Amino acid sequence: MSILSSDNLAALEQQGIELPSWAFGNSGTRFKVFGTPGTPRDPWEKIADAAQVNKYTALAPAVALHIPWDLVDSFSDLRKHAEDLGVTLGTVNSNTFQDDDYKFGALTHEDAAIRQKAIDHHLACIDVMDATGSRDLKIWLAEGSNYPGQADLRGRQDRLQESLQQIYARLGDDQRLVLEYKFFEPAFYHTDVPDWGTSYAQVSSLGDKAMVCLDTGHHAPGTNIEFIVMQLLRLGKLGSFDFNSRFYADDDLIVGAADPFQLFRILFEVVRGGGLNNPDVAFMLDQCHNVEDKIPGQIRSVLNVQEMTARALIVDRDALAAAQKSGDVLAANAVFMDAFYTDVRPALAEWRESRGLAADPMAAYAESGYQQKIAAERVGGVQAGWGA
Ligand code: PSV
Ligand code: MN
Ligand code: MN
Repeated sequence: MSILSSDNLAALEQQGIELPSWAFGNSGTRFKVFGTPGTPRDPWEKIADAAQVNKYTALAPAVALHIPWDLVDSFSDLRKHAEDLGVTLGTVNSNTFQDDDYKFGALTHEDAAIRQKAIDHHLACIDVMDATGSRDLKIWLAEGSNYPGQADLRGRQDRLQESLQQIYARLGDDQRLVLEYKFFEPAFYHTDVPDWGTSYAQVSSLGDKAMVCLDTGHHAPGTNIEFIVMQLLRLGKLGSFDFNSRFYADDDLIVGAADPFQLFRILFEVVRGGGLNNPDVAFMLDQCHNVEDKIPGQIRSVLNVQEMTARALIVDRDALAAAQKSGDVLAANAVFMDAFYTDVRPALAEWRESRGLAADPMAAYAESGYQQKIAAERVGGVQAGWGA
């Protein structure tokens, strides 16, 4: 008998993880961007590559876009292209971090004309969402200051709220805004949306269609991220995840690579808090593959999320609750660790085969010849937008 119950398998069957279009482009650090043979030359090819990840895993049904990195003449054609390849277009990410006008802020800027330019960019992103059928507008702001006294911290919060209100007012009935936080970088003294509390305060005063986005890489070392996940789910304000791994800063490495136990703990709170398969909680990756091939990098990523979700699902919650109630610290910890140490990979491989998928998606992709084909066909792949 499988260690995964039929209820567990039914929950896993529903799992869908959005892939970032930018994961398929070349990226790097400020020191060097290494090109990878076969890198997509445009958004059409990025989506074709993302569809490969879904083909081998059935885990990645949507692709998130970043505007203007993914600007095309016709977003309805891009949507059709995606749908023809068996995926949909997901979250639309705005970008107010690569324009000289935004040196001292965008939605928080002192100058009303620059604020309006940034607001208009977000309204244009909502136009894109109308064409792509995307539900979520994801806003991450690179705004802040480097020196104490440089900026009026409070005035910036007020302006941020006013700007967000104008963006929020343009959302359709079925559309949402998710506000991502990050504790530092590119500003180093203060960031205007540094933490979940600020994001929560800003979105709560907007309304029900505004939620918090939690990027796992955007916390100080030692932060108890699963506690934040629990709290946001408890408050009904966790809109989405940007999954990735960090060792030092905002490393954007493969989710679950740096700390699989942390990913397990996060996913346990997701399962515990009703966030798994809850349509209000979008699972996304926000990663870059600087030195590894991008498609297998994304396959590895979604499999890591699936594996840790399966482990989180098999926690004996009744035994855990009993041990917690009776104050049996070590028994409670043992129940938790038993699930974490359970190797679910053979059971998942078996289940995959029963669904007509390859037992080992990494091997199946490697054997497919797709990587060699794109390396031969594509010359001059584009950069993801980062690391210039
Ligand atoms: C910022 O560090 C961030 O996490 C935001 O989500 C951006 O849109 C994304 O990275 C780009 O990779
Ligand atoms: Mn992010
Ligand atoms: Mn980031």
